[in-house]
Amino acid sequence: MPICRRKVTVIGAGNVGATAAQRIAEAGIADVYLVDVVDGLPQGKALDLVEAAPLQHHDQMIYGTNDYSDTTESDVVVVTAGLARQPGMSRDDLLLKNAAIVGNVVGQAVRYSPNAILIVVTNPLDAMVHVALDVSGFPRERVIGMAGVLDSARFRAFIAQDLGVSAGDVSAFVLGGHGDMMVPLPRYSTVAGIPLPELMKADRIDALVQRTRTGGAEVVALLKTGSAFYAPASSVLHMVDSILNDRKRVLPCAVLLQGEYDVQGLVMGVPIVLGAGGAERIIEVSLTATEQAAFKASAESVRGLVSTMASARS
Ligand code: TXD
Repeated sequence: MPICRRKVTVIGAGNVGATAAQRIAEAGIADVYLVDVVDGLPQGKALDLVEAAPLQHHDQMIYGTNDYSDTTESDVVVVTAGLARQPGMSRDDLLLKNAAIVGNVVGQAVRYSPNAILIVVTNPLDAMVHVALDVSGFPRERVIGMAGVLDSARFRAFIAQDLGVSAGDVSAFVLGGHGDMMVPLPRYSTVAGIPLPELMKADRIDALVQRTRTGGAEVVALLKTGSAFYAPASSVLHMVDSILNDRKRVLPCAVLLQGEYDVQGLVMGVPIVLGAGGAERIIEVSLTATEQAAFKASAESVRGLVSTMASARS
C-alpha cells in the first residue's frame, strides 16, 4: 500500500477516537496522533495499533500522547473528547461539561495547528460545533460536525436490509440536527437511482425513518454501557478521506448556516461538498412545507442549546 505522511490528530482515545484512529491508519491515508487527558491511554492504544500494522499491511505511524505540542501542523483534527451522560445528569449538565472539554481541547489543538480542518464528533453535536467555531476563530469552512454521515449510513443500512439489496446501491439523504430532531428525506433517497417511494410503501418508509432517528439509542439500549462507535468511526474516516484526498464528496455534515435554508447563525446538518478546503460549498435543495417545518423545529432545538451555553457564560 502507498504510504502517506499527512497528519491527523484524534482527540479522545475512547471508543470512537481509537476506532477512528485505527480506520484512518489502516486506510493508509495519514499518520495519526491520538491524544487524551488520561495518561497512558492514548500511548497504550497507539502502541497496540502499531503492533497490528505488520498484519494489516500498512506503514502509517500511530502516536499516543497527552501533549498537544506533538500534534503540531496537523492537517485534520478530530474532536471526540467528552463525557457520556451519567445517571442523574441532565442533558444540560452534559452540554455544559462537554462544552468546557471541547473548548479546552480545541483551544490547545488550534494553537499548534492553525491551518487544520476541525471535525467535531462530541455530543451534543451541533452545539459542540458552535463551541469549536467560537474557540478556534476558524472560518466556517474549517469547522465541520460529523452526524449526517452516520445518520444517513444508518438509514442506508436499514433500507438495504429491508429490500434485500446492497447497501452500496442505496443513497440516503438526512438533514437537520443530530438526534431525535433529524430530518430524513425519503424522496431524496434512492436505490441505484430509483427514488425510495417507488420501492417501498409509505408506512414501511416511516418505520425506517423512525428507526434512523432513534438509531443511536437503539445501540445504547443493547450495549447498556457506552454508545455506538464502529459506524461513527467509519463516518469520521469518510470525512477525513474526502478532505485529505480532495474528493469533493457530497456528504451531509453539520456546518454554520448563514442564510442557507433560511437559517442564520446556527449549525445544522446539510449536504456539503467536502474537499481540501473543508466545507467548500453548501448545497441547497427545495423542501416541501412539511420538510421545511421539520427543519425549522430541528433548528430551534439547536438554538435552545446555544442559548443555554450563552446563559451559563454570562
Ligand atoms: O454522531 C455523532 N456525532 C456521535 C457522537 C456518534 C457517536 C459518539 N458521539 C459522541 O462522541 C459521544 O456522545 C461522546 O460525546 C463522544 C465520544 O464518544 P466515545 O464513545 O468515544 O466516548 P468514550 O469512549 O467515553 O471516550 C471519550 C474520551 C475518553 O477517553 C476520555 O478520557 C476523553 O474522551 N476525554 C478527554 N480527552 C482529552 N481532553 C479532555 N479534556 C478529555 N476529557 C475526556
